[in-house]
Amino acid sequence: MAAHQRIAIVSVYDKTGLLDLAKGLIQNNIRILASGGTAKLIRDSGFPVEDISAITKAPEMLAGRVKTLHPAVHAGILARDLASDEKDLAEQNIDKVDYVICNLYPFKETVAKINSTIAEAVEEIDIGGVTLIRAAAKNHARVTILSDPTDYPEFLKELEAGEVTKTRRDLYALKAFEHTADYDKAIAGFFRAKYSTGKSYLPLRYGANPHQTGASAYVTEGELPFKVLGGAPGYINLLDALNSWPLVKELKAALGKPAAASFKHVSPAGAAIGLPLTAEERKVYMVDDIAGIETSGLAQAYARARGADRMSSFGDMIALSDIVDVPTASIISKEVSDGVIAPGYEPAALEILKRKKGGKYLVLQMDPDFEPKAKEPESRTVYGVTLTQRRNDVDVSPKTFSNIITPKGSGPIPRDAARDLTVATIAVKYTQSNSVCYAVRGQVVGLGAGQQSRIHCTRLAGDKADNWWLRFHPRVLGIKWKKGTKRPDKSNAIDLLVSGQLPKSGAEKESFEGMFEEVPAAFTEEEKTEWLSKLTGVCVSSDAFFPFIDNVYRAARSGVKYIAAPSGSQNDGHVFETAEKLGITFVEQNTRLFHH
Ligand code: 93A
Repeated sequence: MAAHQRIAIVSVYDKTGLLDLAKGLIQNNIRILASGGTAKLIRDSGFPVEDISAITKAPEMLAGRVKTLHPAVHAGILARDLASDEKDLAEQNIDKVDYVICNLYPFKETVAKINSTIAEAVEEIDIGGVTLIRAAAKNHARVTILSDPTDYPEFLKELEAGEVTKTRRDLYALKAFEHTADYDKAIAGFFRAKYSTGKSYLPLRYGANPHQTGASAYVTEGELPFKVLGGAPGYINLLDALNSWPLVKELKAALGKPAAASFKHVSPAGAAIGLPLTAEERKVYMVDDIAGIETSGLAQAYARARGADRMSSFGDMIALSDIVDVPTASIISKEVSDGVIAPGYEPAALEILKRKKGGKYLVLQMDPDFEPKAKEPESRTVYGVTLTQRRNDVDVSPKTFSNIITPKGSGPIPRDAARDLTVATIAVKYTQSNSVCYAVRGQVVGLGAGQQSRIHCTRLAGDKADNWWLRFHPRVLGIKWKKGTKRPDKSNAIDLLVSGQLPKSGAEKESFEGMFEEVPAAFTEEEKTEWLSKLTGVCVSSDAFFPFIDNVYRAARSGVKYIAAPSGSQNDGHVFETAEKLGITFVEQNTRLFHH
């Protein structure tokens, strides 16, 4: 029997390097079969080439829509070195194909052109080429697939030396699979934007900054789990919404009460569950005029979330665990805020929110039953590189805090402490790392986010907790504002007062003092220390272990009585001892919770 003459099928849109390739194939006594335009170029250059029709016995049809789609081609590519496959081929008089060289119609380039139409895009959907590439890549145990012209020289070198090595064939196959996957992704992306805007696809105003155009959000299966009821989201709005929503959902599931979060730049400024508010809390949180707040757990939760750190919450993205009622919408209507995500809205509440920001207030309705697919990794591309990981789906609940390290042999921690550790820990789970959170009364009172040093987090969060507490000082509660002073100005003035940053002179002092009927006196160190000594029962959660005892000392200064953190530091022993010395219960929370 005559030796099999090796066969190459060549069908390329991008004809770069084609003639050198043809020359090399001929020199190695390989028979070339090519589709219309490819065959013509090779033939015109004087190299021997046959049309695909030499084996299909069928002409190219439908203006090129059917060129290579034929059993004579695909059985030749897909056949293995098995007797049964050989028999099938022999019966149909089909020869095995050894090499496939193919690249696809320029779909991406065509749809990138301004004003490209669906009809133009459709014509650029390559069928036969994808089938050639996929078939050859599937059978790469025997067949070599070249889908990238830059691989031709290396391929010819190996051919010259004898045969394409398995290692190369494997890599070419991988490249081919990537090529078709990327191609299909571009096609699906194009039609998603054309046919599914508002369903599975949402164009965003812009990315992180206005010059970062072309921002979008999409899912590849089903529909987006939220609907836009008002406004138009930007990229950071959605980052906030999709981090704050699971936070409140998990808080509610863990503690059985309505929950709220106030997000800024993808970290919570506050988060809380709905617990009744004292008269002082209503005043400090600026909700003493909200009708119905006594009976709305959701409004109480948002008052607490927004009240934790009013400066940071300015212009927040809000997440609410329950259907939004009028008292909650009324608080939001008074605050400067960018948007809200919730599972639903009472009609009157929606009316209030839709009037905000001249009708541009972002209102998202989340499907409360939506769960991201557990097994699907999360991925993102950074500087051209795709990173993937399993979603952080660890459950946090009061039960998480049962492993008490110090004091040794002590019984379970009180329910309120387990509740507040749950609040603090779920908050750090959705805070940019490093993060340390102080919580008390079912709410975050100080959160240090995104600091490279843990002690800086602990200090930042502790200072915020101190400021929160100082806002309850009778001097602050008794401030007499000049009529017409706006809420953000009040928040700012209080922040200057409690943080000891009062302006000393000039226009700044004048504008500060101009807000009061009676200018409040600055706090002395003694006054501060005295007032802070009344703060107690505070809980702290850290997203990773404390490397040094300084964190424990700092926490103790802000009334902290419970700390939950992972262990694992070389200094664990010291950290635990220090906590014990300071009367702090140290609970092991054994999951690191970095978040980025
Ligand atoms: O329209 S197609 O999907 N139908 C086919 O049967 C087919 N076979 C190969 N396009 C097809 N091709 C593509 O034609 C190849 O992927 C390649 O991009 C192009 C090469 O065409 P020509 O050789 O006529 O320049």
